[in-house]
Amino acid sequence: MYENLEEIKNAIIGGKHDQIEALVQNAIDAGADLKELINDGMIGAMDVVGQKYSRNEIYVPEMLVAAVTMKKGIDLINPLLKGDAKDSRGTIIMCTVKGDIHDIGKNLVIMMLQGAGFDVIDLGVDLSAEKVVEEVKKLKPNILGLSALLTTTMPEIKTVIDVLKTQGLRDSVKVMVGGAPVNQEWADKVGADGYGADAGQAVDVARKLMAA
Ligand code: B1M
Repeated sequence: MYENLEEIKNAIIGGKHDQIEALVQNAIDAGADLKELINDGMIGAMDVVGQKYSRNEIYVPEMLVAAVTMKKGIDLINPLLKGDAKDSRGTIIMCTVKGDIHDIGKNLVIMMLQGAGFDVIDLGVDLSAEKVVEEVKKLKPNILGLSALLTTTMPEIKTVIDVLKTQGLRDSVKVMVGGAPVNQEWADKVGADGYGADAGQAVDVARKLMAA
């Protein structure tokens, strides 16, 4: 384990956005395992932030500063994870569903998919089902990736799948879903083709969907 991992974690929890880049750069220079930095350091930090928020120890502004701090760190790691695969493994469009602006997890999934050789088009956050389906029609991706972080926005995933069906497009694209409140059982229930619990699993699922 990288010896200063706790320092990185604490910087994110404490929203030390002016210190994070130096800390992450030091870790990169020291040859730290990038996946460990992301999973144990950064995602671990966001879990603590979420717990503190649930206990009313911090509020939305602190949560936001922690997210900005994490993004600065991730932006340094991102270019290092990009693969050099010349042939695309397929095209994926990704977004966070309507009513939901959480994008850290989606962006991590995108990084990992790009690293694995997929062409990924990021539609952003808070996308209505109609807009998503319009983009599917236009861009004809192999896979549509939908992320939802709130229990209140999870049903939007089903709405997108329903609109795909009513427009006769359901068979033209595989649908992969994820986000903290989503699970395999729920993904099966709404008729998604694949579910990834984390960014690494999302890559495995995308590979399987392309082979199916
Ligand atoms: Co929000 N928030 N938030 N938040 N936030 C949560 C999700 C919450 C669990 C915190 C808590 O209460 N403990 C809670 C949701 C409760 C619930 O629904 N049950 C919550 C709440 C309530 C809210 C607000 C409603 C707060 C308010 O305003 N009162 C509000 C909603 C805004 C909105 O979206 N409309 C809100 C706002 C925010 C901020 C803007 C301040 C900020 C987001 C900034 C941003 O994303 N740019 C924020 C943050 C940072 C969090 C927590 C702390 C961290 C989220 C995160 O980035 N995690 C979060 C608590 C938590 O999750 N621990 C919380 C790290 C990230 C890497 O993990 O996103 O799960 P995750 O992604 C993973 C996997 O899920 C998976 O892979 C990723 C990487 O491994 N995955 C996929 C994700 N998408 C995938 C797609 C796939 C496959 C896998 O295929 C397509």
